[in-house]
Amino acid sequence: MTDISAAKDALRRQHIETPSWAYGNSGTRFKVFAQRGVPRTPQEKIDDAAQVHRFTGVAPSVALHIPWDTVDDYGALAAYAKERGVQIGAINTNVFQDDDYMLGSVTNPDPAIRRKALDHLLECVDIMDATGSRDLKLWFSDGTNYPGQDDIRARQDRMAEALSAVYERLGDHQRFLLEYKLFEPAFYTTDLPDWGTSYAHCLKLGPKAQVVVDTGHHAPGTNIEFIVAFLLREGKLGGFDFNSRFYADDDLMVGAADPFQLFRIMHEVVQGGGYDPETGVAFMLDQCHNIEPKIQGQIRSVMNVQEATAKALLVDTAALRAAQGSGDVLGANAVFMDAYNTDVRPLLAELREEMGLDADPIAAYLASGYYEKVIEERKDGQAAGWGA
Ligand code: LRH
Ligand code: MN
Ligand code: MN
Repeated sequence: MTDISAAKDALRRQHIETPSWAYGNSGTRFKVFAQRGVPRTPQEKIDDAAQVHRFTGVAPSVALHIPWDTVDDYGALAAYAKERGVQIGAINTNVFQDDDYMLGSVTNPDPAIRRKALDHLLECVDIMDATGSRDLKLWFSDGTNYPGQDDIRARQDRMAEALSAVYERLGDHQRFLLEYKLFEPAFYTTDLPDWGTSYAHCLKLGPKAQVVVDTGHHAPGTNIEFIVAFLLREGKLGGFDFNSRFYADDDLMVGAADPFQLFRIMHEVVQGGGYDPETGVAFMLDQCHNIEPKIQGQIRSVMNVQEATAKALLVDTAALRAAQGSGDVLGANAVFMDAYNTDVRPLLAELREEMGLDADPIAAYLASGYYEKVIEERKDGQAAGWGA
């Protein structure tokens, strides 16, 4: 038997972080379709993120991406967020959008460019000091396109040197989350292509270096929940960049392409203790809404994570363990599938009402008139975002 009220308590304290860049315009390399009402400033992105929290109750923080969210005073931006009922979460670094980084950032063969990239990473730690953020998210587009282009091992040395410098700069309550990605924009080698490479760098550095799993960054068919289970067991799972994909790094809404995979991931998180707040696993979204409305897309994504979490919390662990222990293959699988096949929407609707929220966040958001209001208010411009 599963304890429904314990599951509800766990769901009540869920914390899903939304990304500032999901609220701005985005697209593919073929076209960015500008939408009406998109934020023009980091403050307006925070306003939009606050709406997602207002209607879901479980999205109390927003990640920044620097320099997309550059402001003069980050302490003031954190205060602004607080006034709107949210806080600033992870600081995402950006060493992939400058001409200087054509041959890499921290692994570039040119020491002056490596220095410039490292200075940006260190500046982002200064920003964390001002915003009170715990997490620095590091993703490097570094890699090569052609065999022989650069020395693979030398690039690993340069990566290790930069990561070590960032690690040394972190404060007591700060950490970095090291992201990996199979390919893109580099097409031959990528300097951090998989969880094992990230893990090895993090392991050398210490407890403030953790791996972040972006669910869109693997080869098709990769068993992501295995990676999650392994990293959790090693105390090295720093968090997630959630999104979903059909082909490569599609950045579609989490749970849209493969809700069963999301459930399997959340099952490993719950079973491995990663849902307990003290483990510090960060549940972040990293998505773009190229053709769908953005705030509504974020609300839907948060709800998708919530639904997968609810199902994972409903797994009858005692029955599962008993079946596993007795070698009952199909019995164990049936317990697992029973949880997945449970319709958790009534449970979540009830929980929202208990939290003083509307049972249907999307309907409530649409009825609020916020979208029409910002379309009117933000007629005269668009925020910097992807490709800015
Ligand atoms: C890279 C990535 C990384 C970036 C974000 C915008 O593909 O997942 O997390 O910071 O996209
Ligand atoms: Mn990511
Ligand atoms: Mn990505």
